[in-house]
Amino acid sequence: MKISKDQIAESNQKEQNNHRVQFEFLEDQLSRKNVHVAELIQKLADFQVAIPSWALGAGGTRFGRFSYYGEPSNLTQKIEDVGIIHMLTRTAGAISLHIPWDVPEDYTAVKELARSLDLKFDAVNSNTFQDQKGSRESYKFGSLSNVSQAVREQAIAHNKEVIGIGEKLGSKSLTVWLADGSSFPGQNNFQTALHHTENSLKEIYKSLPIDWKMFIEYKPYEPNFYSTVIQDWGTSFMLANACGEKAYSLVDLGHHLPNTNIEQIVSTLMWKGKLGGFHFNDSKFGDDDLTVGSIKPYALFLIFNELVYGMENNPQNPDLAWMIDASHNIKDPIEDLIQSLEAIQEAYAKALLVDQVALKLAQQENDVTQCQEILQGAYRTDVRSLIQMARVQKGGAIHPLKAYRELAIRKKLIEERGKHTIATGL
Ligand code: LRH
Ligand code: MN
Repeated sequence: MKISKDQIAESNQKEQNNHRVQFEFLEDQLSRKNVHVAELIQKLADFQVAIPSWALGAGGTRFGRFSYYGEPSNLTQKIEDVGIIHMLTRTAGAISLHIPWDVPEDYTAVKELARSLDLKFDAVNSNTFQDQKGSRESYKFGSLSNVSQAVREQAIAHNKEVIGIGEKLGSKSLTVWLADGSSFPGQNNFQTALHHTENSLKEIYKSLPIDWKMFIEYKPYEPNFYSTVIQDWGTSFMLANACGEKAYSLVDLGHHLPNTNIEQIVSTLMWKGKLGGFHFNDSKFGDDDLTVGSIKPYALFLIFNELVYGMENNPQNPDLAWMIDASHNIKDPIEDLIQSLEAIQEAYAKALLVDQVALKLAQQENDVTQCQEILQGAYRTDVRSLIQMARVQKGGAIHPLKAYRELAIRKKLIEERGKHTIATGL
C-alpha cells in the first residue's frame, strides 16, 4: 500500500487557499517580531521522528486487546505503514525496530523497501524482558542484573546480536530498557543488582561500533512494582558515565512519577552532554503510552523550550534521537501516530518562537511575570500553518489526518490484509 504524490497534491488542492491565508497572516505577524520564518520552517522540515515498529498494530492491556483490522503482520507491512505516515507528514523519516519482534528475513529487500519510502533505520531495541521460545535461561528474575551469571551472559549475548542486526540495516544506536527489578521488599540486593547491571552494560558497550551510541532508558516501575534497577534519570546517567562517551540517557516521557519536572531533567542531562534521545508519548497516571500532547501539551512545550535552549547552548550534547513510543488501545494506530507527530511539531515550533534573549534578560532581572509572559506568548501562538508549510515544502499533506481518511487508507489496508492480521509488539 503506497500513497502517490498526485493523491497528496489532489488532497491539498482543496486546503490550499485557507492554508495560504493563515500562513501569510502569521508570517506577517512573526516577521514584524524579527522572527526568521523561513529558517524556522526549515528546522521543522528537518525534524524527523522515528516510528516504533511495535506501535503499528493495536496495543492492549492485561484486561484486553481490540484489533484494528488491516494491521501489519510482518516487517515489510510495518515499513509500508511508516511509509504511509511519512508520505503524509514528511516528518516520520525513520523506523525503530524491536528485536526479536522484528528480525528481518531478507535484509536487502527490507533496506530497499525502506530506501524507496525515504526511511532510515533508527535505534534498534533489545528485549530481555520476555523469554523467547527455546531460550536456555529465563528473564523472570531479571536479565543484565540477574543473580545468575548464565542469565546475564545470555542477555549480554542478545544485545550484541541486536547490534549485529542493526549494523546490517545501517542503524547507529542501541536502546537498552530493562524490566529488571523486584516486586517485594527483600527480593533483591539493590547493590548487587546495580553492580551486575553496570558490568553487563560495560560488556555490551565494548561491542558498540565506533560510530554508534547506546541509549540507557530508565523507568520507575512496571512490570516490577517495588523496585526497578534503572529507576530514574540519575541511575541512567550514572551508568552512562560508567560505560563511556558513547553511552547516553534516554528520556521516555511516560517513565516519570506524577508531577516530575521532566524539563529540568532534560536541561540537566543536556548540560552534562548525556542526553541521547526521547520516547515521546503522554500520560495521565503511569506509563500510559497515550498520544503525544493529548494530556499535558504545555508540559511538552516546556520540555521543547529546554531542548531549544540546549541545542543552541550545549555543543557538548550530541544531536538527539527523536522517537515516539506509544501504544494504541482504541485508536487507529496510523491516525494516532499522525496526531502525535503533529503535537511534537507544534511543541517544537512554539518553543522556537520563545525569545530566548528577552527571557534571559527577564531572568537576570528576576522579572518573574515577564518570564511567564514570554513563554506563554510563544505557547499561545497558533503555529499550525507553519507546520503545514514545512510539510508542503517537502511534498506532504496540509492536513495528513484528513487526507488519510479521504483516501480511505484503513479500508484499503483491510481489503489488502484482511481483518485478522495481528502485528507483533506490545
Ligand atoms: C518500556 C518501553 C521501552 C520499550 C517498550 C516497548 O516501557 O518504553 O522503550 O522497549 O516500552
Ligand atoms: Mn520507551
